[in-house]
Amino acid sequence: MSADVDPTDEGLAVTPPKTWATGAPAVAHALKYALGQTSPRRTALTLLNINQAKGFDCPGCAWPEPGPKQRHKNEYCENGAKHIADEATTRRVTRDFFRQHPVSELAAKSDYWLNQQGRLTEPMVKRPGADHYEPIGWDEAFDLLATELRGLASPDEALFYTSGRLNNEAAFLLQLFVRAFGTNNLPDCSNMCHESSGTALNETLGIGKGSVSLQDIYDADLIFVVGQNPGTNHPRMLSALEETKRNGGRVIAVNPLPEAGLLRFKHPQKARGVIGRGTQIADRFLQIRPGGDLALFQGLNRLLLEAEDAAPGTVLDHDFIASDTTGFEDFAEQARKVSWDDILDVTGLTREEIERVHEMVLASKKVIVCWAMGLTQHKHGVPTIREVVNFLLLRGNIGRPGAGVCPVRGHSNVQGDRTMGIWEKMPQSFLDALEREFGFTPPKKHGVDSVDAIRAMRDGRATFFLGVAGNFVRATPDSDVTERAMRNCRLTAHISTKLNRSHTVCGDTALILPTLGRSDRDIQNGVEQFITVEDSMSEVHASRGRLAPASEHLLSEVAIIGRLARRTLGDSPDIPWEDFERDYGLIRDRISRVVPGFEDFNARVARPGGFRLPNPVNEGVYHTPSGKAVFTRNDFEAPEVPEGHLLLQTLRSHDQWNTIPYAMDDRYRGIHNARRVVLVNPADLAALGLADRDEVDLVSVWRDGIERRAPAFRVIPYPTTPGSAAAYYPETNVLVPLDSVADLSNTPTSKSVVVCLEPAGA
Ligand SMILES: Nc1nc2c(c(=O)[nH]1)N[C@H]1C(S)=C(S)[C@@H](COP(=O)(O)OP(=O)(O)OC[C@H]3O[C@@H](n4cnc5c(=O)[nH]c(N)nc54)[C@H](O)[C@@H]3O)O[C@H]1N2
Ligand SMILES: Nc1nc2c(c(=O)[nH]1)N[C@H]1C(S)=C(S)[C@@H](COP(=O)(O)OP(=O)(O)OC[C@H]3O[C@@H](n4cnc5c(=O)[nH]c(N)nc54)[C@H](O)[C@@H]3O)O[C@H]1N2
Ligand SMILES: [Mo]
Repeated sequence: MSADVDPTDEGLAVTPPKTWATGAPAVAHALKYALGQTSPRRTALTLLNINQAKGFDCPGCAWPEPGPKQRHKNEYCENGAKHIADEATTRRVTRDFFRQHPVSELAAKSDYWLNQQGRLTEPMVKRPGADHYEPIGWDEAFDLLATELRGLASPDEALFYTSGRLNNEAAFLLQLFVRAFGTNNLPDCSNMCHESSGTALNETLGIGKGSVSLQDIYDADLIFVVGQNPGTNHPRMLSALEETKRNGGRVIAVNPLPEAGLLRFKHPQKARGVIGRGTQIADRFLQIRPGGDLALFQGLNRLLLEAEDAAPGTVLDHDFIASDTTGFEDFAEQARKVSWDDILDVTGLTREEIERVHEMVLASKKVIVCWAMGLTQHKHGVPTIREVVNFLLLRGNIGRPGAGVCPVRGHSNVQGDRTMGIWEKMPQSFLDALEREFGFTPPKKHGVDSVDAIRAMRDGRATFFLGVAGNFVRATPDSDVTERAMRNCRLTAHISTKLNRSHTVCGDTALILPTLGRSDRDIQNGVEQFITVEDSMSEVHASRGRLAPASEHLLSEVAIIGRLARRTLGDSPDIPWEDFERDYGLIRDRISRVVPGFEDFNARVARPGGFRLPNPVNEGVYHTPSGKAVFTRNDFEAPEVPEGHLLLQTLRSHDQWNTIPYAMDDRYRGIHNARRVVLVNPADLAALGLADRDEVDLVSVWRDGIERRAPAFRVIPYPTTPGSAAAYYPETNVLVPLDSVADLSNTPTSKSVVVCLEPAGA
């Protein structure tokens, strides 16, 4: 498809959903995309270096790589190959491009079109009143930003958003700069992603990260994959689950959709995967109602307690409960009382289905629960994950080999960014360590998260926005409200590799600061630098870019942040910004003295494969107030869906990276050449009087009475749980009310939006 032609939905075609994922076609699809973006030579160079010990970390998902010895020569997936091709593209956005296209025109273009224009090549500014971006020198750009920052009435009027692509070194510098400047306003993509996981795990286990390693996945007897679509979003996880199965373990998938990868998997890099029938991944598939997972785990917990009553001493791990946990009695009292009517109603499952899973649990000594956005982006995301922890604690499935919690992270370094201090509410111990190392007192007052950042801009309390990677206006909910909020700013700026909609929704002044990507060679002071990342399983390792940068004008993220800091705060002997830019090893020295677990960072990360951060839970240490793991009592209410309405989840197609579609296809679900589609159960379509391919507007219903409408979607009959529907993000973000958030974590409820389908244009 030509980059100049905006794809339309004219060619919508639907084929039956696939029952298996990956296999030979996947590699062919990736190569096709790569060759459409760049030369065969660059394609080969990128593919040979992804996830290799001396190469670069895949900028796709955060699933870990096997150890250097077990690693495959092609340790990447179809989608990883597409992400890297998208970054390695030879297409360029130049000053001529901006001369030709005014901002008002770019703001009417699709996400797809903007991304297809290629890599950004030089800093650009849009001045107040202008409708065009024009070139600006780096020095002048930093002056503009620094002057604006210094002119604010309070540092809290500035917002610094981070997306999880950012590497550890740049993330550490960013939070250092922002705190030295005087604010904790560090919203990040995690606020919209695994915040519910962090909140629940911090409260119950004392650390907001998963506890398992790849080896634990291989060794488990039973793995739950809940609210996750690994075939598309974490394809290499399927190879790991295949290994689990080969070792005799079993897998239970819990999802409203029968996702291809959960059913059957063909390994793309093994002959048997290409020709054989592949491995059946899920031994059992529970087609749950969206938002029903809390009730499911409460039902399982009730069954475990009753089984223990029937055969005392055989079901629960009493020693573990006594030595490592608190709150058991209180939890158990409530769990025994949950009503089966409620559980069956909210889950949409039968009692037999839940009992069969219970039997599999009883037969398993080592259980892992994996989850992603299907749990976190709900009003009851935090209590749901707390209930998962209850479930694991009951049989001592925490902190021992082959067992534990596994929130599967999204962006390649989203976990690392948090470790480095990108969080609006880092604990005091971290702030104290910063103070000891750098000799300034970081502000104590918590900053704003992503949702509160939008409120602050909307209400004029924040007027300066800097986005470091990401695409804020498309990632966030309530698109119309968010865009008005951004336009309210005096200055908006973005450190980016590629053009996206956030560049077209401008404050009075707007800046584009183009930067190196993960695959680009980074040379400072004549010396090749590497950066580091942390994956979903707390493995920290180095990443070295291998390609010639997209333009000679690009600066690395470290350089941009360091120079901005120096210009804003001035030189100080305590924070040698210039030295940090010249030698990233000096940043790592500082990290090793501030961040626990990073002692001797430079030496340890130099080893092939890097090192794993300790998780205290695996040593029986819980950083909770009681020093123990905590059982919790969790109430549930079913999401209320009025008659004639559906519960809509907004999710990813197979051909997108978050806010950026790569193509209009969702191959595994059988959707081709269109994204404005809504997948609805045939029984619901019949009840609503709608037919296959009818055109409808999606209208969301929320207590504020404001109408939120996403026009012109085609309905597709699809085997989703009755009463629920699914459509792609970010096209549907306009429907998610800003105030519709998860309790305690403030994460937008992107998987639970009450909608009605109205005839298009009604
Ligand atoms: N190719 C590709 N890979 C990616 C990304 C990408 O955009 N493209 N994004 C990355 C990022 S940042 C993230 S966070 C991850 C996201 O990874 P996922 O969480 O897998 O992403 P989603 O597409 O949001 O899919 C959510 C899944 O949860 C299910 N679900 C929805 N509601 C419920 C529910 O109430 N209960 C249960 N049990 N299931 C439910 C949906 O049917 C779907 O299968 O992927 C990462 N990897
Ligand atoms: N409705 C709905 N909304 C959601 C979700 C959902 O499931 N449903 N999911 C949420 C989740 S889980 C997440 S993580 C967020 C994602 O939100 P973000 O992380 O903000 O969005 P991305 O689409 O990943 O950002 C893409 C942009 O990042 C920039 N970029 C890419 N690589 C680099 C790099 O190496 N350096 C720099 N500086 N820039 C780079 C490019 O300019 C690109 O256009 O969206 C959230 N929003
Ligand atoms: Mo994410």
